[in-house]
Amino acid sequence: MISSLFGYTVGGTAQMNLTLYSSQGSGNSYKVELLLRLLRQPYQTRPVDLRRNEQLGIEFLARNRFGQVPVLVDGDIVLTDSHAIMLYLAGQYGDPVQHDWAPLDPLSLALVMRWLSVSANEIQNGLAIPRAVKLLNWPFDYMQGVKLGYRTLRIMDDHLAGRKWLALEHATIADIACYPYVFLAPEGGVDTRPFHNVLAWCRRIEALPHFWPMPRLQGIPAVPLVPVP
Ligand SMILES: N[C@@H](CCC(=O)N[C@@H](CS)C(=O)NCC(=O)O)C(=O)O
Repeated sequence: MISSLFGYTVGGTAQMNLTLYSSQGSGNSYKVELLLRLLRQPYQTRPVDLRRNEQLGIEFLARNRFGQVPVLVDGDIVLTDSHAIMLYLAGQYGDPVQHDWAPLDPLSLALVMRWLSVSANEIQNGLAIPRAVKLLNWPFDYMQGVKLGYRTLRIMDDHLAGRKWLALEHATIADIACYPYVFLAPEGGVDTRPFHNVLAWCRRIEALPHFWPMPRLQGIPAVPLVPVP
């Protein structure tokens, strides 16, 4: 079932070749969807219900053996991992003259990759995992995650002092990759309020042309914030 369509009419026909397997509430799905919106790229989504473990079903595992969303299908191409997908989308569908979301010169690429790694490691383990423990009862050490989350926010806040974007002089996929689990952190009990540079950076992302806010999960329990160490 196609859950939603987000297409633009070009010359009378909707262009819709991209399919994103995603889950509501998943920051890794959202970051890809946000980039698609920023690129003004038509796509359709197919929902994968993580609460019902649909990601572990035979049909889904055939697309991603890791059993994780997001998965992007573009014709015969099947891509997994949000960061790999973002690199592909920026290169394949971006207009570098208008906005280069993933510059390919070696230094720029290295600086962007540096923050994609932070997104996949420190942010995933320090901010996404505590949230998943609280929202989905994932069996991970909550306080170990929160400790890493606060350490990561402190580093990001220092890094963002006097600079607007994480990697380069303009917004890149590094910013889009790191953003979701930072702004969602309070849902996992991580208090972002003392990290003023990080919050200002979030507001800059939210002010980007064609920014699209994440559809939020409704009725989730309020999680007490762990005091900042
Ligand atoms: N490195 C992957 C991580 C993806 C990931 O952790 N996806 C979560 C949802 S946000 C998932 O599908 N989890 C299901 C599971 O692990 O069973 C990426 O960036 O796409």
